Amino acid sequence: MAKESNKNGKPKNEVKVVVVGDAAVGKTSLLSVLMGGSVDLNHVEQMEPFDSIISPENVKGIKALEGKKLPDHLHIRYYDTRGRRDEDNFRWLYYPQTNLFVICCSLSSKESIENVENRWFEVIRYKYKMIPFASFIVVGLKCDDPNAEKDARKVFKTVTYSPGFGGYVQCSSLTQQGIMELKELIIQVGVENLLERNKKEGCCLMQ
Ligand SMILES: Nc1nc2c(ncn2[C@@H]2O[C@H](COP(=O)(O)OP(=O)(O)OP(=O)(O)O)[C@@H](O)[C@H]2O)c(=O)[nH]1
Ligand SMILES: [Mg+2]
Repeated sequence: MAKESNKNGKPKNEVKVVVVGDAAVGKTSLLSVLMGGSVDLNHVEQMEPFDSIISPENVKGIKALEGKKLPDHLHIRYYDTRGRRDEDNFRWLYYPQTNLFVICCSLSSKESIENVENRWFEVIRYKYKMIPFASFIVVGLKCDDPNAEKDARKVFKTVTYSPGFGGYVQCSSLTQQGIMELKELIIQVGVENLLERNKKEGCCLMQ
């Protein structure tokens, strides 16, 4: 079946979401939960890319998307990455054509919160120049931890003024607190970016 793609060959109905952040902040666990699974309290292996369908039900109630003409068979393709430093030279291979970067930190790790700005945002915006073409959101994970930082946002203040910043959510994959809010934000910011990029990048038919 012929499907529409942009001039770089990316399907026009696919929101590409790449999840990044320091090692062990809970990225893979979050993706398991977004897929409908649960958290494995032992270390989790990197997940293969997977698709999540965006149904009309999912979009209902998202004000920013009301009245917008959406492509048929709209879906999100999620990409998990590993945060270890020795992966720094390979991780960027996931970045081209990304619509939304989900920059994660653990609210129980001060270093990972500081690294939202110092490590992840720096690399994505300035080294690989993905922003402003891609949007990004920041996610504070493990908010169930009794020692969780309450006001992480003040630590990474600068990113919130950057073009492409779509919002900040705190959540716990373990208790599922904040997961619905996060899902909605991913759909909203990801789809908005896709629509804008489709408009700018034009399209062609792929067999
Ligand atoms: N308390 C708590 N622990 C969590 C939560 N999510 C994940 N964890 C634990 O945190 C550890 C690391 O989780 P992962 O999902 O493997 O972390 P990651 O960010 O994918 O790590 P890398 O792939 O190494 O970059 C695991 O032991 C998880 O069980 C959460 O919401 N709350
Ligand atoms: Mg992982």
